[in-house]
Amino acid sequence: MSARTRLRTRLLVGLGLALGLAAASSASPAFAHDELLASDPAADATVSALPDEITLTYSGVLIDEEGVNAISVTDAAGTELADGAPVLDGTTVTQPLSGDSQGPITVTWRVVSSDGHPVSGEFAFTAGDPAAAPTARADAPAESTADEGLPAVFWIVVGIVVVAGAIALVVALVAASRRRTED
Ligand SMILES: [Cu+2]
Repeated sequence: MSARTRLRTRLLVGLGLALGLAAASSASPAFAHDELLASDPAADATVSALPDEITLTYSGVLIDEEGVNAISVTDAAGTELADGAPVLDGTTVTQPLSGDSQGPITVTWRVVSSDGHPVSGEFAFTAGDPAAAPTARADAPAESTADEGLPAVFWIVVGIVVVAGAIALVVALVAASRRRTED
């Protein structure tokens, strides 16, 4: 192999590495997040009465630290039905409920994904007779919109660092190959 061919090979390998790293860094956050797979009662389901508990099943083993996983279950009047702390068991979170509210029930959840990112979401189901739903209070607390995962700027910084590292690697490879050519 001539020196020129060797240099070209090294350049191509370096470029491939840089592209691969950049692709991996932009794709991994989406892959790593755990998602809500199922719930009982299921989203949009209608059940005969408010159950004693609600179960959420996720795609990964959630991180169990006190207070990081929170589930809020409210009726049409905004009354909190969650009774005590949620119980985490691997990929499943069980939230005990109290009361016998009927009508639309809203479940707002926030858990820590196995990759360390907080993820959140909301769904609803109907319990009993929708006509028997308590009427909404005028002073019902506004719904908080928990942000999902880390801010985008974090991933932009990670991307810049990875690309800069890849460029440095290519420069180093080219310099090393040049040195060898000059020998
Ligand atoms: Cu994540």
